[in-house]
Amino acid sequence: MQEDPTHPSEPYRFSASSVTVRCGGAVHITNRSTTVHTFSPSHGGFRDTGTVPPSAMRTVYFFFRGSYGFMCHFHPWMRGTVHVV
Ligand SMILES: [Cu+2]
Repeated sequence: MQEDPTHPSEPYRFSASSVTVRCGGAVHITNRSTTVHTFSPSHGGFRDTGTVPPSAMRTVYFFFRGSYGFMCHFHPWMRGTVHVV
């Protein structure tokens, strides 16, 4: 998660909006911004990180094949998709 100064109306984004991970694998999230974020499922499929403070890291595991949308609870324009293969 990073600040994007080139898009002032959308100051935060996920630094990879599309991620591919093997079944049983993990996605590592690092909050490189100066505010809180979450890595939350749009429609289920994985565990919500809850609030991630600045500089904190979280690991989310994926146990079922499929495509899962993710978003930030606080900044709903922050979105992306994890593909579990
Ligand atoms: Cu956020």
